Amino acid sequence: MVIAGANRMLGRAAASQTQTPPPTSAICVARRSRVALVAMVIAAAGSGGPGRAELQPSQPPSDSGRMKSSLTPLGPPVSRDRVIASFPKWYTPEACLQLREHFHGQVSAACQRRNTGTVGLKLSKVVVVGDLYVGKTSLIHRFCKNVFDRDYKATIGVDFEIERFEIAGIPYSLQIWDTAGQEKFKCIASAYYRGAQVIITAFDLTDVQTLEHTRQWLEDALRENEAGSCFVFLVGTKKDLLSGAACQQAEAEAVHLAKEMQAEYWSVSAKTGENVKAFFSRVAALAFEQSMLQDLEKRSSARLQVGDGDLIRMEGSPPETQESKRPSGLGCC
Ligand SMILES: Nc1nc2c(ncn2[C@@H]2O[C@H](COP(=O)(O)OP(=O)(O)O)[C@@H](O)[C@H]2O)c(=O)[nH]1
Ligand SMILES: [Mg+2]
Repeated sequence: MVIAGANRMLGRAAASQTQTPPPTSAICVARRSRVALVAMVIAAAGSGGPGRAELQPSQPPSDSGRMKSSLTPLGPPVSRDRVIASFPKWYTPEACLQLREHFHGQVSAACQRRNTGTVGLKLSKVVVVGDLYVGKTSLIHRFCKNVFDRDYKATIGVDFEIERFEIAGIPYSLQIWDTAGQEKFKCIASAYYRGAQVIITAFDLTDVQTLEHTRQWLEDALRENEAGSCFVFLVGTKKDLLSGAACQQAEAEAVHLAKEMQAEYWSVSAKTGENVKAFFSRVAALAFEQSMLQDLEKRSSARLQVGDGDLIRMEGSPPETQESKRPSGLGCC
C-alpha cells in the first residue's frame, strides 16, 4: 500500500518537472507532492518511530496570502487558516477527550520558550475509518481542498493528505489517510492502521446501521496500535440532511456510544463545511499537545539519566553499591 502511494506521488512530482514553465497550480501540486513524497519515503524507511516521520527540507516559496511560521525553516509557509493560536474547543462536553480550554501549562511554556525539541518536524498519522459511502473522502476533501464533489469517485489505491499547521507558534503536520475503497470488503491492510496517533471513526447521521458498525471499525484499528496510544473521535457526517428532533435523536445515540468508546464526538457536514475546520483543528491541537508532552517527558528523563551518574564512572572508582545510588528523581546535572 505504501509503495502504491509513493509511486503515485513520484508520478505526480515527475510529471510536474517536465513542464517549462509550469503553471502556478502545477507548482503548488509539485510542492505538495514533494513534501508528501519525502514524508512517505522516510515513513517507509521506518525512521522516527510509528506513525511519525520527520520532514526534510524543501524550498520555501513566497505565496501571497500565506504566513511564514516563526519556526518553519522547512517547507512552504503555513496558510493562515491553519494557524491555531488558542486551544480549540470540543463539540459537546458530554463526549470530549479534553475539557480544558487552554493548552497544558507545560506545553504553553515550552512553546513560548521555543523549547519544543523535534516536535515541529514530525508528522502525526490520522486514519479515517467507517462504512463505505458515509462520507470519509468528502470530509477529508472538504478540509484539505475546501471542495465538495457530489459524485466523488471511490478512492483508488492508498490516499493521504499532509496538512501543515502552526500551533502555538510551532509548525506541526497531520498525515490524514483515506481508505482506498477496501471498506467494502472490510479488508483494510493492517499497515493502514499501524502507528496511528488519531483514529477517526465516521458514520452517516442518517443511517443508524453505520453508527453500529463503528464499534467494529474501532476494534480493528485499535488492534494494530498500542493500548492507550491513540486519540479516538466519533464523527457523524451529513449533518445538513438532518434537523430538529431527528438530529437531536441521532446525536444523542452517537454521544452515548462515544462515551462507551472513550471517543470525542463531532457532527459535521462536508457539503456545507459546518464544523469541518473546527473539528480538524481540534484533532491537530490534541495530537500536537500529546506529542509535546511526550517529547518533554522523554527529554527530561534523558537528562535525569545522565545526571544519575549511572552512565559515567571515573576509572578506578569503587563499584557502586545499591545503597549508594541516589533516587533517580533527585538526579540533576
Ligand atoms: N448531503 C451530504 N452528502 C454527503 C456529505 N458527505 C458525503 N456525501 C455524499 O455521500 C456519498 C459518499 O461520500 P464519500 O465521501 O465518497 O464516502 P466514503 O465512501 O465514506 O469515502 C457521496 O455521494 C457524497 O456526495 C455531506 O456532508 N452531506
Ligand atoms: Mg472514500
